[in-house]
Amino acid sequence: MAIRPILRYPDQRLHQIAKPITVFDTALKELVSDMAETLYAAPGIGLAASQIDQHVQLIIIDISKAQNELLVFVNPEIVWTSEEKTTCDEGCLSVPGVYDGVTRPSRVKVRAHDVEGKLFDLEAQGLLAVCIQHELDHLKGIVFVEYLSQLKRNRIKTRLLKEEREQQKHEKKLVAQAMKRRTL
Ligand code: K1U
Ligand code: ZN
Repeated sequence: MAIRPILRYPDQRLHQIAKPITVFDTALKELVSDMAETLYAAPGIGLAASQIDQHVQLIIIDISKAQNELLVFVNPEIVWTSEEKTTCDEGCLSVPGVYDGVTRPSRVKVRAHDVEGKLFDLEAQGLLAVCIQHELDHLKGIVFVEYLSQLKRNRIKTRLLKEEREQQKHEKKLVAQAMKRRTL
């Protein structure tokens, strides 16, 4: 098991379209296991393979407090959505520090395969329905900030790019200090 780095918006790789999974093997189980470790460490309630730069149709969700109710969806498809819509504050591990309202269908039916390849249907409402729709968007290359205004999106992009530059500067400084210590 390993914690994988999570891509951060506005990384263009977050906009790649995920490909269907055709082989249900140990490599898939290992990927699910790495994703679960990454999700629980973050922590978050959902993760799409696209967020760890694996562009395949795989999402995992665990909305339980105890982090012991992992749901795995391979090649998920939303087959029904309710007419009724709800606005809910969403967050994203690829857009740290940003929470904002998104309006989506209140209930959905999803069809997917489990990690063994078995087909199942699930009807969801509340936070689970929101999370399923959010994660499926990731597989289509959509990040939730794309539902916000252009102004908000630009502010988020500018802030995250600034934070990334500062982080890189800080890492460079640490490397330079370590090198200096080695030469003393
Ligand atoms: O897709 C992601 O980046 C994960 C995202 C899922 C999500 C959250 C809220 C609404 C829709 C989709 C997150 O998990 S953000 C972090 C979060 O919500 C959380 C973190 C710690 C404890 C509980 C929730
Ligand atoms: Zn997300």
